[in-house]
Amino acid sequence: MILENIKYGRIRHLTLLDPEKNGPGNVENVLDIINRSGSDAIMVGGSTGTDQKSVDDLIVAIKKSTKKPVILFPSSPDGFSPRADAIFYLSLLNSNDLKYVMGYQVKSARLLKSTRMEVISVAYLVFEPGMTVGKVGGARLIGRQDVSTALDYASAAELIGFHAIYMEAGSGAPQSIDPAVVKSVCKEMTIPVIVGGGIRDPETAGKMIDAGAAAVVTGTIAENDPEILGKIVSAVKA
Ligand code: 1GP
Repeated sequence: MILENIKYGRIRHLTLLDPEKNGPGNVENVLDIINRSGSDAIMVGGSTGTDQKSVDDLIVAIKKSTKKPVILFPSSPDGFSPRADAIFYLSLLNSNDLKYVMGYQVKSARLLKSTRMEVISVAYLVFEPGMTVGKVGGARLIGRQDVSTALDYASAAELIGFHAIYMEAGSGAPQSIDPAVVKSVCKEMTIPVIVGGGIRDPETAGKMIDAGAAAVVTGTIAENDPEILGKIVSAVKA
């Protein structure tokens, strides 16, 4: 069970691959980097331009080169593929747009129930600067150091019954969420907290785990700086 593996520290680092940027033919190199880095799982998804064919094709390529679990990270029901091992069934709690809070969930629920896929309900919280997901998702961004609002949302997520929380600054963010905010939230939560967006050095990644995060997500770094990816993975597992 992937959720159990996240909860008990067996999945500590996840790599996000965007099907828009990683098609068959150009993803093999990145997959080799991910394999060598020791990253525990691969998330597949992107904020824009995802369709089922590109998601399917990417997962086929991933499965050819690694046994790491593949978790869907969809921005809409178009990001679904039955080839994945699990799905982060996301609800963007701080969105102004109801389709990201509950609309897409309602649209995809019966399909998901008919698959054998592990469905992990995730309260998705987008922090400043939010980047593309903040804009596309219509997010009322949570301030980078706004402990109080972060705790409001995280507490609601726990009470509603989400399996996990994903706190993120947006892919390519110049700065990650403040580890102090992660610490304040994790201290109060009984469900795993995953952190991502703008994490591109081992120190920051390690601080997120020290702050109580169950797992850290990186995306862009696998394409831009393969050397660092291995060091980030080592830091989160130290
Ligand atoms: C997005 O957190 C991920 O959900 C990845 O962010 O590309 O900045 O690593 P980066």
